[in-house]
Amino acid sequence: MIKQFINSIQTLCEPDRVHICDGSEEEFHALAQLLEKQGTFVRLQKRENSFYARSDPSDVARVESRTFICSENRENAGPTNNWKDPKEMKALLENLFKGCMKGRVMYVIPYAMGPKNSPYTKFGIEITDSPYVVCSMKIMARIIQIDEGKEFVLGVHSVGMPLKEGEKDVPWPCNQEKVIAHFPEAKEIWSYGSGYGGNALLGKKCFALRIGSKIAKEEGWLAEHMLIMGLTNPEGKKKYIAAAFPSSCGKTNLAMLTSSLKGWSVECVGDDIAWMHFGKDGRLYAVNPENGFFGVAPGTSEKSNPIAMKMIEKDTIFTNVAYTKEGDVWWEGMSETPPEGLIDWRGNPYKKGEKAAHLNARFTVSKKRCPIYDPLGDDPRGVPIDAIIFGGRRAALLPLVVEAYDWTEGVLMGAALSSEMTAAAEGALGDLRHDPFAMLPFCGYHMGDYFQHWLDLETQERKMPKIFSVNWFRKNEKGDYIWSGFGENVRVLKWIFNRLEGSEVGVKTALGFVPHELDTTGLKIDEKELKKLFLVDSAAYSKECKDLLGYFQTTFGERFPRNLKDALTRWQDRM
Ligand code: SAT
Ligand code: MN
Repeated sequence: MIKQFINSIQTLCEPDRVHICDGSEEEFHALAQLLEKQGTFVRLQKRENSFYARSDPSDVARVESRTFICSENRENAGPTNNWKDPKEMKALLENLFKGCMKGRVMYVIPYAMGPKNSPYTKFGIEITDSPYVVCSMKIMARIIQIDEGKEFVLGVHSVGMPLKEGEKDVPWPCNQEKVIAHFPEAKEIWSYGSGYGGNALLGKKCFALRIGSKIAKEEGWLAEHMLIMGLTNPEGKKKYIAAAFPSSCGKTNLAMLTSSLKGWSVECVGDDIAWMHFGKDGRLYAVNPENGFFGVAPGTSEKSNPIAMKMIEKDTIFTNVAYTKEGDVWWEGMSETPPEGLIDWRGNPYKKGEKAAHLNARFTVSKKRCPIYDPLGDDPRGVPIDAIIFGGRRAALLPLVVEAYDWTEGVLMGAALSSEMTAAAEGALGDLRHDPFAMLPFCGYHMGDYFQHWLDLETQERKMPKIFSVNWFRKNEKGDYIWSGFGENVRVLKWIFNRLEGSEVGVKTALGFVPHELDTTGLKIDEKELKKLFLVDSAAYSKECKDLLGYFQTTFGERFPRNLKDALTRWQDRM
């Protein structure tokens, strides 16, 4: 079956030859050398075994407008996804992929998503003509061997730039035309034209979220855009938390938080994706399907994330950051002022007032490099989740933290998530958009059914995690962030932890419980401003509820669950 598939792709794409990847260090180094020779990689003088890549300036982020869910029935892709008939899409792809790997090597990457020997782990094969993708996948996924007995999600990727005889390659081959197509019934992924991130590393958003969410729905579990962290209190008691934020809202920083409170500490299981199943004991268990971090570089600093700074000291691939004359990398936020003689992400001498690094510049690094990688991070059973957090980037309205009154209202908090746009996807920066569960670009089926799936998970026998909503990004009248964020977020996590323990009071508001007070020892914050962070402004929120109802009804119609509508009415009535 698999051999046959590989053969058929070879026939279609007409590569010069086929290379089956074994995931070894030797293979990585040989490919890294090849990439150096082609000018894709520059080996960094200042960081051991690390490389610098610059993409084509037109290929820098996920292309949501060219991402498709090709379900048999249009309805099943739902209103939030682009849909194309699978037969039509296959015909289009056959056309695009015909001879698309001429002059290139076709790499076959068999990989696992999830820990070794875990019942929750799933397998994929990515066929690609990009050695950059192979090197990245070696970090981001666990490369395994092809095993005809296993079920594989099949993925085909091409940069879409065949080479004529004797034609010289460019450092970042790609095509202006891009298509990222998912076939949820056949469990297949076809990606054409981009070599960047989630467009090209098919294990990540394509498999672990879009196809993953569809499988999870069928099998009764959850594939979520969530970080997973362990939080330990001064008595040594530990709890695990999963948290959903839209792309580029600080998930990596939160997952690796350095606590500003004595005795409290965080360990990291994952920074982007959680696969969660209910165990026989009725608790929810999470595994991180990924093997590495594909983190946003700009803004990452000794202040915002010292753990990540340590983590990327070596064995890291940097893409679209700036390059220093000493042979190191730099990005906005790393230091006050850019170093002399900097080359920007486009390869030009850095000019003041321009961006040195692209806003969506990334580092790619194995999770084994994370200094606070959780001891249970690779446990095949996963880690038990006690709390789920939903967070967006909202300058106004949303309190710093709220605890939902029950599961259904918690699910509503997830559904109600909205956020100001970041650079992780194409689109106007800063525009507010609804992003339910931070899954808007990642849900592989009808999002109304996805809401219902969340609601259906609650049963008498299960110990449902508590659900919280957070917003680190509230601003004051002057336009400054009120909350200092980063390591200080542990103060909010402490409140959440103690709520789970039952040792902390909550103040009732229309939305849920907010803190009576937070531990602010050592924190410089105006008490008046702090109080504002816990305020649920009834009038303003009433309007938000109306907007939400409008959004839910016009977008999801009949498929917006009745129970969520009722919960929204409860919010509204309490305002
Ligand atoms: O999708 S990517 O992997 O490129 C990053 C993100 O949007 O979270
Ligand atoms: Mn993400």
